[in-house]
Amino acid sequence: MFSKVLVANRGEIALRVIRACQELGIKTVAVYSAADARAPHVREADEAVLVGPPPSSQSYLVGEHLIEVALRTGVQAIHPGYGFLSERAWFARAVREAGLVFIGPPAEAIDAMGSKTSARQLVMAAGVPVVPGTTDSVRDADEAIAIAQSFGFPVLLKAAAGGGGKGMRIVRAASDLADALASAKREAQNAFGDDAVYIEKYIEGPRHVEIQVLADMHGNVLHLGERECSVQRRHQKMIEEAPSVAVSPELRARMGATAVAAARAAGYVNAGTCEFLLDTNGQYYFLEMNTRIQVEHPVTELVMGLDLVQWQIRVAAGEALPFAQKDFTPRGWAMECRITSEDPSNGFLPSTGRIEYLHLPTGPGVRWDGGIEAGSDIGLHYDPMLAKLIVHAPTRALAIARMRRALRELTIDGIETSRGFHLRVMDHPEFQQGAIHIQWLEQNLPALTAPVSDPSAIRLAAVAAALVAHTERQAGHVASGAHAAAMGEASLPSATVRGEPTGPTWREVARREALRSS
Ligand code: MV4
Repeated sequence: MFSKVLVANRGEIALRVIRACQELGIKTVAVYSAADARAPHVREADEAVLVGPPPSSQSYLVGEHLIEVALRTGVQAIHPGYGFLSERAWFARAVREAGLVFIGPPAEAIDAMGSKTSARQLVMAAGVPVVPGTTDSVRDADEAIAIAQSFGFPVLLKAAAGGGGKGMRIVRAASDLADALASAKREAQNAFGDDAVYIEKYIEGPRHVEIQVLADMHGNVLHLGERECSVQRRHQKMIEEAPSVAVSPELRARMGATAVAAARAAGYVNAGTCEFLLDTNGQYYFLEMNTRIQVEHPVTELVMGLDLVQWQIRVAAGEALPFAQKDFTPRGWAMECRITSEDPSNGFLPSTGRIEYLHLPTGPGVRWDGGIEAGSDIGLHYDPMLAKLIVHAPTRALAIARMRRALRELTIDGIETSRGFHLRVMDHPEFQQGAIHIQWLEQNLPALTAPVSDPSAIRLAAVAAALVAHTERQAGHVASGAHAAAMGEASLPSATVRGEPTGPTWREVARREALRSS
């Protein structure tokens, strides 16, 4: 086993990897940009190395420099987390060539799944169902029209080098194809430096269901069931759960076997995920394979009862998986809300500022995977995801009730967050019935993001705001800074024990009421 690992990431996933290492008795080296000097991942690691200025292009993305730091600090392996360098085959290759272990799949497997057209060809040859369409890119509009007419409109134009929805165009009639093809090619060229575009049949109103795969170097490839990720906006997932209401044990076994076949075809080792569309008839189609640990991995951990990040590290060190496929049946229900620094009532505009106050939910079945603390400065250099709130309960209804309870316990002061939006999703009857699909959130945005209109809620928020203003003004009138802080933080009169103030302060109660009513 490794004795020291470099964590080539930041925020919640860097902390998540550090925690896994600590439990395995592995020392950690954090890297950080100038913007992250006081970040929790820097403090929690055994060592930390400044690698550049705030822009990730000059810090977290400079692979050669990170490898140099790894060699200098004497680690045996690098964990890339997600995003940043996690799916760059050149980085995985460079780590290997430096005599270090990349905690992820082989560079060849990243390459094989990187191009969408070559991934389609690879998995089709292994018998994996893909959406009807071409495997090669189309030459011109005439060819595209002929192909589209062979399986019927609507069709979807996709960038061969793509992923994440860039260069995609839905085309509903032959007369629109030429223009759509030209603009898809232009977007693909700009985004990927490659204008190759191919055609698929467009699947209407499907779910996004993905299968977690775990493979070792000894030929063991297992699947850990599905995650339902349909609640997304502009290809950014907001809520994920495991299992999926749409997946029976029989379908899970079939989709799982399909994901294992795709992973085997790519020579896959480590943790990975096969993404599928699941249509309204229960037909599923392979979309792509994500060759990294994913943001939403905790929901699988909770229902399957294992630590995926620890197993990533173990298999990268050469350990054999001690499990059999029959060991994996989902237990209960897990749900994750991505808490972002975005303002849902303002088009999810990124919100910046300092986190002035943070109160985290606790209690039965609640997990917080975060990268923030009171005092954290939230800027625009990195992804707006601050943390993930994850719950586990016996049933889906109880998981929703638990998430609702935990979201209400959560207080984040100083910036706008997605908290209130998540509460509204939890209260939505269609979400409660599990009647979700990939367009559900975007079709329900007005109801889920409208500013509060309940007059009593507005009145309550106004009273709470006045109370905050009052206690702060009182505090400001006191000469001594320390005394001012004490006044601002005065406890409720009822909340004293033997004359000592305890429990929530007026400011806390007021802020919490203002948040709750919104
Ligand atoms: C599709 C599709 C419908 N039909 N392909 C979006 C990004 C890329 N990974 C593939 N995507 C889609 N491919 C066919 N033939 C709908 C989507 C899609 C989507 C897929 C998964 C999760 C969210 C999505 C949101 C919009 C569209």
